[in-house]
Amino acid sequence: MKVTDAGFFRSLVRLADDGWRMGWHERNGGNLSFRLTEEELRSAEEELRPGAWVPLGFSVPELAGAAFAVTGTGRYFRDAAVKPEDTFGLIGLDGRGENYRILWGFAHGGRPTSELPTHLLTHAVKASLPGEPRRVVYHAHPSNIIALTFVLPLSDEVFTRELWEMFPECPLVFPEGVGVAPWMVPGGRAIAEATGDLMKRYNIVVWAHHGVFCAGEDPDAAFGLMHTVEKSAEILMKVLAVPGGKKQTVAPEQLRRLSEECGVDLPERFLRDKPGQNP
Ligand code: 2HA
Ligand code: ZN
Repeated sequence: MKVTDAGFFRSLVRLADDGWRMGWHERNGGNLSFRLTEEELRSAEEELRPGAWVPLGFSVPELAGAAFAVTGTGRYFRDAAVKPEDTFGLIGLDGRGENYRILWGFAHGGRPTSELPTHLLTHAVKASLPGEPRRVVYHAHPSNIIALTFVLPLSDEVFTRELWEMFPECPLVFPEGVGVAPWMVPGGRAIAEATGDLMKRYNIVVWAHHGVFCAGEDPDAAFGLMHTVEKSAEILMKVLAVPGGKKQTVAPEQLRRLSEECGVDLPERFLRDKPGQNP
């Protein structure tokens, strides 16, 4: 089967195109990766042309032999639906998780995203967790959540609670909360490690003054996470822009009731009274 006809690939292209239409991917902003099953890789076999091994510069033994679809560095999400073989490539890791090689795509001399370290460290973390594997890692630059990182304290507790209050879907869609990383140089090992650490606990990590990383079971779930957190941030930015801000809000007790009646576990550390903050 042609890679571009495979179901997993079509859903990645749709996610990239949807993200572009949402306004989250100016120029070459954002990146995306997806871990293929062995079966998915086999279905694309006839088109694979393995290139030379390239050192990752770090090792992810948990991902030895794994294959990924990833967006290319400098490539535009705007082009994903028009020339997917330019925007995307398939890569495979070696048996030690120290080198990768291009298997398909990245036409016209492309290579994987500059944020490959964060993508792979996040995949390594998610692969070690129980439950349905989160095979999609998605990075975007949505305006409202970025704006919030200039006005809220950069803490997991504050971001989670404020975003949860905006509409009940939020605690239901990301009950584990939201992690926040301080501003760091993009593309590096340090930001990858900080993000990987937060991904042990969260599926959404906000990068202060930059954007968001999220991890979903499939492309639709990843898009849904990004969409939900950005919509919540948009409502909060509107509320904060009104003189006087909030006049009332959802109380911890109401979130506890939601947790009980909808059967989701909302950690108590996000449900504390807010001293000196009214509401
Ligand atoms: O791909 O978004 O963080 C460009 C970026 C880097
Ligand atoms: Zn970015």
